[in-house]
Amino acid sequence: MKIEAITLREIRMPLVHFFETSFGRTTERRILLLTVHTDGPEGWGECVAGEDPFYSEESVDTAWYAVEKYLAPAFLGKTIKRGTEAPAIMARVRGHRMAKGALENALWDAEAQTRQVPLWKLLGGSQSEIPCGVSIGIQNSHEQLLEKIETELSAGYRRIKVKCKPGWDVEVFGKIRDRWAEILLSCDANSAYTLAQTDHLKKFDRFNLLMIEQPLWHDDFYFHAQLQKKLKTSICLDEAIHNARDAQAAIELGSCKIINIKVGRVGGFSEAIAVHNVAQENNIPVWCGGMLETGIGRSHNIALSSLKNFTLPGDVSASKRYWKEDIIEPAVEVSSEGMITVPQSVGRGFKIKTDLIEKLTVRKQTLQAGVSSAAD
Ligand code: OSB
Ligand code: MG
Repeated sequence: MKIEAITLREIRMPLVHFFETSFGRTTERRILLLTVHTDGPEGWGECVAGEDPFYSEESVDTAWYAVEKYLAPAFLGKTIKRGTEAPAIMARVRGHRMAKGALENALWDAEAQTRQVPLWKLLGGSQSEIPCGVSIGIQNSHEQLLEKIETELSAGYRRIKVKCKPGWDVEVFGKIRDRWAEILLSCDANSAYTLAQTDHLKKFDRFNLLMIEQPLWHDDFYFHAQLQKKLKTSICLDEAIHNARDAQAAIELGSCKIINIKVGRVGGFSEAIAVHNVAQENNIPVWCGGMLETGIGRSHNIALSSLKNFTLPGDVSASKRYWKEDIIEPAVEVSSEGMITVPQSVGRGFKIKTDLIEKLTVRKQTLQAGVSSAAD
């Protein structure tokens, strides 16, 4: 595949319902999409960086900068055969994993079309359907949260994850368990606690949670190991795992018993597969996290989730939970059994709605080999 041009674009999309975590509330998404124009098909990638550097150091603006100034120029005019070649080409740039991931995944997206195979097959997947859970943000009231859980359970979702923080935790879990004693329930703190709150975190053990996700600092797995020794509830790491080496270290230290894999957080499909494999070799189950993606990122998450060790329900759910109209067709749907069918068609398995994307675009720039660029 000869890389002839790369288009960066920012789209804006309001969420159907606000999403609140321990670090803040999002009502409208700003999303960076990348298109890799090859001498054959076009590959699409979605950058999962947020509007602000609150989940990780990256944001839409830092990702745009990294792609425009360093990452895209490293590919323009080059010919590559496979998406797996991408990490080495970008290795000189440190960090900026979400920016790198968007570009690498766009290349895999193009490669699958070039080879006329489904993307999931190219990634080494084997599962034909994937179990789905939902991540439910902090709400305005306990009643509103219980109503949301009710809706998602009746839609068929197999695991409910609730965001938590000091003041929105044990009382909330108690109310959920009073109503649904048996459901698969987990919580995600997004680093809202410290080790000094260990006694408080031990109270979580009463609620038979499947896991507590990233309770301590975003960049830590040493102190998570100390905490895990004191908790019955399994710790799952999200923010702290940036690559397969982190996963290996966290597993050896005993920092977690479960790992959440987000392809953008680890810098692209190659590293996501490597994290998956390290976990599998160590009997650590993984699941696919979500970052309020549009259908492009979502379709890539579905393909990744078809790998064998994705055994727990992920945060990959139906398009309509996020968007009035998604930018792919068909929209991602979840069956009444809480499953997504992995598409059998070539590539990502979903068509891009280019007209809609054009309408949603607020900023766009195409970089070409040997041509200095100008923003539209
Ligand atoms: O920690 O998993 C997280 C969304 C934005 C940032 C961080 C997280 C999340 C989610 C949303 O939990 C999952 C989804 O896409 O539904
Ligand atoms: Mg998380």
